[in-house]
Amino acid sequence: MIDLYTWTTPNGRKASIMLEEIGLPYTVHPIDISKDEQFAPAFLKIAPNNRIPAIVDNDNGMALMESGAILIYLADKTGKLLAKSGEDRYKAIEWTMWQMGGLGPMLGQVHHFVKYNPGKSAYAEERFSKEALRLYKVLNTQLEGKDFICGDYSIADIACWPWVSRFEWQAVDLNQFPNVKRWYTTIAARPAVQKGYKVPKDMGPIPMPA
Ligand SMILES: N[C@@H](CCC(=O)N[C@@H](CS)C(=O)NCC(=O)O)C(=O)O
Repeated sequence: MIDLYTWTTPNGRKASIMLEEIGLPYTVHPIDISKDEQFAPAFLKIAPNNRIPAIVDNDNGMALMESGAILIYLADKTGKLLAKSGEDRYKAIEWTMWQMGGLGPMLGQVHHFVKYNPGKSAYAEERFSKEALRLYKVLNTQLEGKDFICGDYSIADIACWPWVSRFEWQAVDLNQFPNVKRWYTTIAARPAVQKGYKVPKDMGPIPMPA
């Protein structure tokens, strides 16, 4: 049994979608980051960086933070959504790291400056919006001729998808990125994604592009 500490954000949804996809039983512990619950001493023992998501695997007592590490761990634990060895494994990890180091942090800055603080810094809005479009273009190119980022559905898709699901916050028109739009809508229809998206609570349906 896994304990999942999470909230209604892209990083949190990576973990809940993964748990739904692999079918491991889990208990949800909502950590409301708008109420600073991520700074509670009990949560800090599990996630020393005071950010969600985090898990505890009660089979071995291990606590883990950082969504990329959580995805790799759960994939290895179950033998699902990540090849055990070889090029397929490292390509899926490569694109998961691309999300962790690029797509997520850059889109996070777009959310901060463009959605929540418009007008505070024209420079930051322009810089991060431009970078967001560059990253969408990279993803669109990677998806050319492929159903999923690395061919087969993998942790790389689960890492990237929840960030793309905020395309409206980013003022990104998915019609400019047809491969991303196809990939996004295909994944949105998966029952595990529909379910994981609503953890720890239902915030409404998955946004769909026009
Ligand atoms: N690199 C971390 C980032 C986690 C992260 O930034 N989580 C956000 C929610 S998406 C959070 O907990 N924010 C709380 C805060 O900023 O205090 C991961 O991928 O797990």
